[in-house]
Amino acid sequence: FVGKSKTGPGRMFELMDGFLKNDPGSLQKDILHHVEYTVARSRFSFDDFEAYQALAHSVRDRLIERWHDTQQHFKKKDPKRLYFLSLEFLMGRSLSNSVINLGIRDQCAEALSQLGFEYEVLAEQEGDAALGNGGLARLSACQMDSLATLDYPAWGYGLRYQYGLFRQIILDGFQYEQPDYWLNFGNPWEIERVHVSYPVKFYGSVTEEVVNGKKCNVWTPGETVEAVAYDNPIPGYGTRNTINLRLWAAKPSDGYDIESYNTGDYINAIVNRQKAEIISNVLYPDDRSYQGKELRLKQQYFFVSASLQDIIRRFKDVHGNFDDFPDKVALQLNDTHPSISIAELMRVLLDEEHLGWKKSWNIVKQVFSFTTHTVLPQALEKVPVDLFQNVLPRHLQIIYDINFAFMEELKKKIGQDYSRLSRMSIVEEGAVKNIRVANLSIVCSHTVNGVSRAHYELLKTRVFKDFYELWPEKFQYKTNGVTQRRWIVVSNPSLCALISKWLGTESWIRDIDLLAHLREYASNSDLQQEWMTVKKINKMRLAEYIETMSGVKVSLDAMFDVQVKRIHEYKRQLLNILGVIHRYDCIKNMGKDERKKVVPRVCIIGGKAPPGYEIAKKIIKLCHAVAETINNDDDVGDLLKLVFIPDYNVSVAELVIPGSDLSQHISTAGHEASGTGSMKFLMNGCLLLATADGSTNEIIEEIGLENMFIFGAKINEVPALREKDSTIKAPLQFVRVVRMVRDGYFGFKDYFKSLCDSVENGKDFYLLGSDFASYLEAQAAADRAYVDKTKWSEMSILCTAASAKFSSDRTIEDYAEETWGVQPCKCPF
Ligand code: RUG
Repeated sequence: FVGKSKTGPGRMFELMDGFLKNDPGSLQKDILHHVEYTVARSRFSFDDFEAYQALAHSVRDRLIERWHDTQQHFKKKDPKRLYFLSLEFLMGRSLSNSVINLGIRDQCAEALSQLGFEYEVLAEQEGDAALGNGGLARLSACQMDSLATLDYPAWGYGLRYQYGLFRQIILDGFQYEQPDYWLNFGNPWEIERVHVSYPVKFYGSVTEEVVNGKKCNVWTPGETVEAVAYDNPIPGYGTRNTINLRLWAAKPSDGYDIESYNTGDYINAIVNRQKAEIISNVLYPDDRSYQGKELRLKQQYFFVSASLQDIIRRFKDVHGNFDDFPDKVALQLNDTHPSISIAELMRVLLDEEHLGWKKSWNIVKQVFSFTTHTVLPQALEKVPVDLFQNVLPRHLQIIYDINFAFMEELKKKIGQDYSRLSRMSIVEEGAVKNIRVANLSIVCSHTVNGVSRAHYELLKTRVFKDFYELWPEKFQYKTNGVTQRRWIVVSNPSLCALISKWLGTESWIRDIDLLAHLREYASNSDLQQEWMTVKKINKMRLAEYIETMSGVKVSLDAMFDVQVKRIHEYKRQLLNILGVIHRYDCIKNMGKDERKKVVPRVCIIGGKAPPGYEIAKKIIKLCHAVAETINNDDDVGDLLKLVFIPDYNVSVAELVIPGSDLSQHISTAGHEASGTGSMKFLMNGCLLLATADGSTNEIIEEIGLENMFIFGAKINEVPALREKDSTIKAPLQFVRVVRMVRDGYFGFKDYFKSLCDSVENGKDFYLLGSDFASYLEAQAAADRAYVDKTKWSEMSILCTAASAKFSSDRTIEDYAEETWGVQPCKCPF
């Protein structure tokens, strides 16, 4: 627009003095401006938190400029857009990621230093946006980063929970949960859009009426709640493209309880307002089983209804009818949580747009793609029909109609195989009738994706076998990936600089395949030395953190062996702790000379247990009890330490992962759909000790068995082992360590009884006993490798080089091409 006219946009642009500038001087001015006018503190006196807020607002201004340009560009080009629907996003901190992606980190640091502030200190002021539980939620965040970086015309949609994932407090070794008041100090990274709001309706009844001479089902809802948009700009790296993550908050609708106000019943009116807001209040702190089914269903419908209204409004701004809808809209269902959007789109097309069943169905089946993240059939979501009938009566009718048509089509193909028909039906018959949400998603999506090759195989042969046999062409997989921007550039700046130096370019930050060239230098002693110096710096950071959090002083010469993830029986943190007890027991029984050969270890465990998961909470307590004994045993000293890192979240991960030497991904084979933590460790040159589960199988192909420590039963061996479990004799070492826990060696004898029972006497469902011997062998192999420093550094470099395949950039490109059919739409600079 510059210089084009003295009125309209040209004039406005002139008045704005062009785009914001990114030199340290301009940034300083902006920071001071925000201190004075946004944070409303005196420019002569403001503290670190206020400086952070002012910095955040200065960065946000720059994001908004790019965001506007990107949206304008998308509007002009009208490409097919991807809409990524997810109930969970674990974004972590925004400042560090934004300044890297905007390319202004050093300028910000300089601007602040002249004002007497340190960038790193201010970055620590930001709390995590923890709107998700674990892997699935962090994957969504990584994928948003890749979508923006690769210039895809994408939008994310989700819920703006008032309280994020709970804070984990450890008292006397027990986990307690506290609400995460993440919005208490404001959130500079979001933009409230009071004018972008939609009514979302629930309950009520459906009647058959004749409208314009046609029989129609008319839904008269009983409750309306308003969905208000909060936009979170997501900047791409090395591009102007900045996409939007739109999160919905529930607010009472204007007419929500006018009756109570009118009759002076203010208390009831306020209570009812709160009832509306409750929909976006809490994130369910468990990604597998859901309490509060009604609220959960309302959350799901609330966010998809608002999102679809928004998407359809945007489409209709440009298009006169729905013929082009499938060419312009791709709707990605991130797990089954948003799948009610299928019935909602059908309802809108049928009841509001009056397109008729055939046309509406034709559109619906072309736009949805579904990714499942689970392996366990029992983890697949089901919603009781009664509940559905009450909350969403019209949607239930539509689902029944879809199911009827599906069953008829199926009968034509497979005949009267009632057992198979009943397995595949969307409606589960039984004492309690349920809607099988996964079946609905498969029937109505054009593509079903798994999240690793092993997961895909399990989907085909076990979880969705019937569906695969019916529609093999629907099934695909996209192995998960993580973003190198967050997991190397932001979290490990020293490693980032070293990689760029040896590759002679920073281009790998966008073009991850270049990282593989590190292989060529893996045996170079100069690189190895520099590499291990970087590792030492990161270990120092981590050691300081450990000392602050737990009071335990750890030796930097020890191998830092880390397992950080949600606490679940199938992830087998208990196997790890029993392994630590075994190590302790061995050291205690060694003579002086033997002890000299022991490789010192710092075993680090971190993760949150779902609040209602008793066994997971006991595992946390056991970890603390064992740590208490070991860490206070002078006889063992630096040879072994065990620490639990409390309140594990994205920003803690940014500190822990770069400082690790070895990391454990030891789920019972066949239980982890993919796993993404392993990929972050791999990127940071950390060696993996793992079972051949989920995506680890593909990691093995990239790096080779000789550079990893793989152990345990294979996926195909697990079912037979389970059959035999009661007759298998667990190795003596296993029996001994469990006995130590049982006998109260670490105290809390009665409390740990059920934990011990869960792995003994034929009840060892997760096969800790049968994998124990090979686990110890893998641990011993890791010890031997660690002693050879040259070999270890070479393996560490090879890990980073092998991580190229596990970038979310690759995952997103595959999705774009094979599933969504969307093309990049780059905003000109
Ligand atoms: O447990 C899975 C992980 O294996 C996977 O890596 C991650 C991302 O695909 O999703 C996790 N997950 C699964 N989180 N919630 C679910 C429930 O379906």
